[in-house]
This record gives sequence, structure tokens and C-alpha cells, in this order.
Amino acid sequence: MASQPRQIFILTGAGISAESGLGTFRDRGGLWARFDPLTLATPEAFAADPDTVLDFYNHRRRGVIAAAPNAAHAALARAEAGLAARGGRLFLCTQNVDDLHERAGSAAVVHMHGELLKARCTACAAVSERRAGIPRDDPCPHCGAAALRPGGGWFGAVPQHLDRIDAALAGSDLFVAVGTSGAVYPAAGYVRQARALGIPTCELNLEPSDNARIFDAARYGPASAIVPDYLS
Ligand code: BV8
Repeated sequence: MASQPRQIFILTGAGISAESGLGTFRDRGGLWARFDPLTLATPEAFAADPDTVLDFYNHRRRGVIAAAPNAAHAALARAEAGLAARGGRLFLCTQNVDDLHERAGSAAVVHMHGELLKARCTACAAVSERRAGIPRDDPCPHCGAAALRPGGGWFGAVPQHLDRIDAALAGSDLFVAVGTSGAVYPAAGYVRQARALGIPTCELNLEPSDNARIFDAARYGPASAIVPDYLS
């Protein structure tokens, strides 16, 4: 990594969890190659067929619980602690809905697309921990309404923490994207935002993403190898 930046903005996608056994979305055999996101990952899909959507997310939740963080997750956790010890900051923004960053030791993780191991109440908007599945008509622990939905962010739903993410990006001196195809907005637009602010950018990915030509630098290979190497 270049001279020691003090404020690093890290955006992660499904590729960082691929070697932990969690599928990606748009690779060959990826989730959206097998399932239609518009029938599973939108508010309309849940309204039309809540049982199918709950089954889909309950199945993925079991996969997350069975998975383990890999060396890329661990390297980011170490880098967060190392930067903080030097008075810097690593801002970790993830599109992922798994908890592998937290289980690897990252203390501050911003889940802009929500979290699979949480449930959101469509009646009172409360978010509750939910490691087990969400049975149909399970009452919300806050208001009692039978209105729980999976905690993952859906297409057409406004991602979370957008203002906080924009502020962190504006204050960064390095932007690094890890394991993301650059296909989904507004996350896919952050590299352009960084460039417009004069912030150096780097892509760490298995192969060039949709946004590859926008990055100043890149390293390609499996995240478990290139992320620890890049951050060392
Ligand atoms: C919204 C649900 C309104 C959770 C997902 C412009 C601006 C704003 C919005 C839009 C816009 N244009 C279009 C939109 C609408 C839409 C969108 O972007 N559509 C796309 C398809 C065109 N966006 C939305 O609907 C978003 N909300 O717009 O609200 C708004 C917005 C802003 C302000 C006000 C209002 C909501 C998007 C959330 C979608 N949710 N899933 C779930 O079920 O998990 S989609 C899915 O895509 C996941 O969330 C995932 O996180 C996200 C991104 O995918 P990636 O993580 O990049 O994964 P992918 O498989 O694509 O790529 C994997 C990469 O890893 C590859 O590059 C691969 O090479 C690499 N890789 C693989 N193995 C490895 C590896 N790299 C390293 N090592 C390896 N071993």
C-alpha cells in the first residue's frame, strides 16, 4: 500500500465472502443467475409472496451461520485496529448482509444493504437480532405485530446510512473496493465520487469489475491472498 494514508474508505461486496463459501450474485452460478432478484429481493416480491421470500432468506441465513470469515476479513480487522492505533481510521462500508466482517473482529461495519441475521418490522420499523429463521407471522419483539421481514436491503428500497457513508468518503485519503462487480447503485457510484474528490482509488477483485477502468490502481486475484498482501 502506498505511503501510509490515515483515512481509508473500504467498500466490500460478495467477492470478499466467496472463499468463505457464500455465493456471489453475478458470477457464473451466482445467486441472481439462479434466482430472479425481482421475485425475491424487492418489497413488492415480499408483499406478493412472503413465504417464498422468507424461505429464501432463511436458507441463506443458515449458510451465513455455517460459514467462517477468511483471511481477507481478518486482514481488514487488523488494518482497522492498526490505523486506529496510529490515529487514523478505516471506514468499512459493506454491501454484504453476512456478519463475517464482525466475526473476523471488525469493530465498525456499516451495512448499507442491511443484515441477514436481523429482522425488520414493517409495522414499527424496529430492527431486531434474528439468528434463527423468521417463521411466518412471528410477532415483532417491539410492537407485537406479525409483520417481520428479512433484514437484507432490497432493490428499490433506500440503502441505509447513505449520509454517513458520503461524509466518510469525503474525509478519506484512499478508496478501496474489494470483491464487488460495480453493478448495484448507489454503491457502484462511490468510486466516481472518490475520483471527483481527488481521492486515489484501488480495486481488489478476482477479475476486472464493471467499474475497472475508473480505478487508479488494481490488483486481481482471490481476496484471501490480495487483501492481506495489499494491507501489509
Ligand atoms: C435504491 C439484496 C433508491 C440483499 C441486493 C442509480 C442510483 C440509485 C439507484 C439505482 C441507480 N440505478 C439503478 C438503481 C436501482 C438499483 C440498482 O442499482 N439496480 C442495478 C441492478 C442496476 N439499486 C437499488 O435498488 C438500491 N436502492 O436505489 O434505492 C435510492 C437510492 C439512493 C438514494 C435514494 C434512493 C438497493 C440496492 C440493494 C440491492 N440488494 N440484494 C440480499 O439479498 O443480499 S443486490 C446484491 O448486489 C447484493 O446486495 C450485493 O451486495 C449487491 C452488489 O453485488 P456484489 O456484492 O458486487 O456481488 P456480485 O456477485 O455482483 O460481484 C461479486 C464480485 O466479486 C465480482 O466482481 C467477482 O469477480 C468478485 N469475486 C468473486 N470471487 C472473488 C471475488 N473477488 C475476490 N476474491 C474472490 N474469491
